[in-house]
Amino acid sequence: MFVFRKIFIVLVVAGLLLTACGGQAAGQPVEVQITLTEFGIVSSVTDFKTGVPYHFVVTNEGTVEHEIMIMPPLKEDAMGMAMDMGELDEMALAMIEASELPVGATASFDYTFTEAAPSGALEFACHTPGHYEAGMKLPLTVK
Ligand SMILES: [Cu+2]
Repeated sequence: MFVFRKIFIVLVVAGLLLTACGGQAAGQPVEVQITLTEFGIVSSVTDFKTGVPYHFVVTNEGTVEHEIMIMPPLKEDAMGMAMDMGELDEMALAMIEASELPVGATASFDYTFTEAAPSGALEFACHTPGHYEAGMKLPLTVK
């Protein structure tokens, strides 16, 4: 009887440990699925929180190369100024370049927002020439 009781306790302790590990432990990134097409961006999450590590998994389901950036929306005048790709890259908080997202490819990046961003302050965007203008953008918020 004593032996059975001991085994029971061991099982209970093991169960508690497994539960603790299976939970959303601190530092465990939240996975976000993003799909790129002509010409659109779909994300499983668009409302983010500061301080939470996110793991973005981006799949190009289109028929041409795409890229993904997290950055402020481009205003008409900024677009008119014809910013080059280098300037856009500098504005981006995070990105995956088009060379890493050929047709059918999946690539990922990790990003943790450090500042809140109200509606209209940030978006996902593809700045492969012509794609942004064709609608490859998706607003996001950070609280
Ligand atoms: Cu694109």
